[in-house]
Amino acid sequence: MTDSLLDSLHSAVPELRLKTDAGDLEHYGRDWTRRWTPNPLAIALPGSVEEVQAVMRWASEHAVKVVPSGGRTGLSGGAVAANGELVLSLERLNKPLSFDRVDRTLTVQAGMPLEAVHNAAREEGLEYPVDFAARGSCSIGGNIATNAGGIRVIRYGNTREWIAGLKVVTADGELLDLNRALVKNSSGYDIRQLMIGSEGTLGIVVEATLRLTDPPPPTNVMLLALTSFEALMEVFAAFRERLQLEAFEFFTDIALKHVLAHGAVKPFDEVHPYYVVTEFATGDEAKEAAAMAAFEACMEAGWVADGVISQSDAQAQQLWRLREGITESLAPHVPYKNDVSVRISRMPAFLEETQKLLGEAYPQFEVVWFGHIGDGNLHINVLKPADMAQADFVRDCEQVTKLLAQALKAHEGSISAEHGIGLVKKNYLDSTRGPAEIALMRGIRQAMDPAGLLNPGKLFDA
Ligand code: 2HG
Ligand code: ZN
Repeated sequence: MTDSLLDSLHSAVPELRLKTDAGDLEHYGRDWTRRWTPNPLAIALPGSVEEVQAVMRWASEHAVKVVPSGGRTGLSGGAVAANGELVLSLERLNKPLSFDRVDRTLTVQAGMPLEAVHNAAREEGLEYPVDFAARGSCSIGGNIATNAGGIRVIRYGNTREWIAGLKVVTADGELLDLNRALVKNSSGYDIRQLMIGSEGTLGIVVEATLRLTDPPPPTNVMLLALTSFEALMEVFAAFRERLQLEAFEFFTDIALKHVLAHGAVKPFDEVHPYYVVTEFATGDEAKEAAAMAAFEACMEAGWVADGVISQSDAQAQQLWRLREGITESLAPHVPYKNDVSVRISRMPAFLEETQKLLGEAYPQFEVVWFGHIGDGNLHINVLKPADMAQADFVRDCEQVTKLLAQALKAHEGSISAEHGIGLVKKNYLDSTRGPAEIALMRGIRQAMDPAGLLNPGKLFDA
């Protein structure tokens, strides 16, 4: 069956590069979640948009399910192929295509890594401002598929804000040219925006035209040691009032312990329960004075016990590593990840409730809190004890996620702030979206991919 299918694919798209070795099937069949056993049919690596279209025409004809694949750094199982799907990797479509100085746009192929996008923008003296730790290996197409957020959302917003146009291959192999980088376009439904965050279930993004912006101002990075969890939102308010924040991120002593064990440099002699790393615009005396005033106000109020401000780019990077290195340092512990958000104004009440809830629910596990506090987005990672079976661990964690989902519903939050629903969170979609909205989402999927070929089982079943 497999051989005859692949023979027919080969006849339909003769130049298509295909991989079928066991090692490749495993490598391309999974993302950073390690919960599913990869089991793809094969890996297709098209070298052109026309080949992507031809593969989808073939998939439609033969009812073959397809998992679009970027850098596979996703944390929700969105790029997992565990049920004999064809993985369609955009890896070879990884080039910048054009830059327009008047429009201030950069058009790139979907498989281009985020860091390469940053560099291409900087070569033109401009900035693509969405940024996060996986920048070296994630792809812009994957960022679009999850509406990725990251560490600069507080200043620049999510990926959605920066997509001026998209080229998308549909389930039956048509090519859509969406919005064509228009700033104003009041001509009906904006399918470009619908594609952003659709997790590969509505179409395959093959090209993106990205909006660029001015280079960021000179900045300073400050690391703060906080005395209590309650201080967190107070410190945020004190800094936001006085400074133009580029980032405001938090993590706990347990997160710090893991990053230090992974080679980061210890920032303070003493251990403190909570930390904030913040980056803000500087460059003149008034801004420097404002930063000192924010720091001193927090010290005086008893919210901050210690602090360090970067004196060089190298030190800024060292401080950032304490936050950006967390995910990698936790990976060996196969964490169960929560990626939740509430409105910023709801954060204090939600934090208090969640801390109590998880403290009671998880006495037996190590729980690591960190995240984009300035966006109302928390990452709560539960670490698997080495001697516990993965299935038992996930089952225990799911019980707690049910409670977390209830709390989120009460606080009108989201079960997935920026990682996507994928396979991991689909049972909780209804904590964030109402029944009528989910029915509409299903209807849209049905209209755009009636045979359910694209990324099946992600977001919702069928
Ligand atoms: C981050 O903010 C990423 O570092 C990963 O979104 C979060 O590992 C996580 O849970
Ligand atoms: Zn994050």
